[in-house]
Amino acid sequence: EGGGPTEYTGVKMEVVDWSPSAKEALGDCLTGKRVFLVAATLRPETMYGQTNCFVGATLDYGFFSANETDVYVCSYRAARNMAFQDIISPRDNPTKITSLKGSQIIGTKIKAPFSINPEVYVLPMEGVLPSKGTGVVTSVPSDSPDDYAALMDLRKKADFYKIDPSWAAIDPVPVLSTPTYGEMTAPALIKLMKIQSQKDTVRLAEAKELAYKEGFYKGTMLIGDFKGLPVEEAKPKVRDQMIAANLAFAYAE
Ligand code: A2H
Repeated sequence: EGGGPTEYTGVKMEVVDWSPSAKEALGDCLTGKRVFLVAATLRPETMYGQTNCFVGATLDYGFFSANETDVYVCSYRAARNMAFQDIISPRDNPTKITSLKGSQIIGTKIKAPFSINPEVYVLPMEGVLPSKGTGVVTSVPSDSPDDYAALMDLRKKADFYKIDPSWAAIDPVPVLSTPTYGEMTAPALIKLMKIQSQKDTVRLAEAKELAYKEGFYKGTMLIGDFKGLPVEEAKPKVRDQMIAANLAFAYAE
């Protein structure tokens, strides 16, 4: 990236049902609160196609008081940035209620804003970096090669990843069409480049670059209020709608 901050969209994914392990660890410390996993994305216009959400199994996630009623789950680093950006208060030091490991959050059911699948599950991904975004990644396997590769790994090796196969059962959803790869850019690239798993990081980086260039600059929306518009034009419009609906906020780092 050249200079300047990265402008993410923080997507608020409200918890519907905690995993048994999270439930046990949390006890009643969140009674009366609404709790949101916050995912940082650069592609808000793809949120119609969310099929799940990813966390890093070994990473730490803090529970931060955003205001009187709401709690945000993300890395401490992100919470501090959010406090400086007046997204959560107080400004100087975010209030951490508790924390969990990603592994304890896996299997939690959450709301996926704007997705045609309104409720999705939290799953593990190996490449989630603690140093980027919030440490929570919303998964759009139609258009993100990383997301598609991770989802396919989980389906192939549910036991190894200690997940219930039903959590990974939602199929990729066509969100935008591109001249070169059609309606499923990420799966097409994964096949074309013979990428076998999320461990194939070198080729995945290449696929990510190709998917981004093709989808963002040449894509046309297939779904939502901006169906038929170029992706580049739809992006700020979808983002504004999500923010107006209080389902997202601007987050920079
Ligand atoms: B994007 P950049 Cl459809 N670790 O959102 C690893 N990856 C992370 C992350 C973390 N801690 N935090 C965010 N990300 C992902 C959607 C999407 C994304 C699509 C296509 C491409 C794409 C759905 N996942 O990103 O290094 C998030 O995935 C490729 C550029 O700041 C976020 O946007 O450029 C993107 O990486 C931010 O990566």
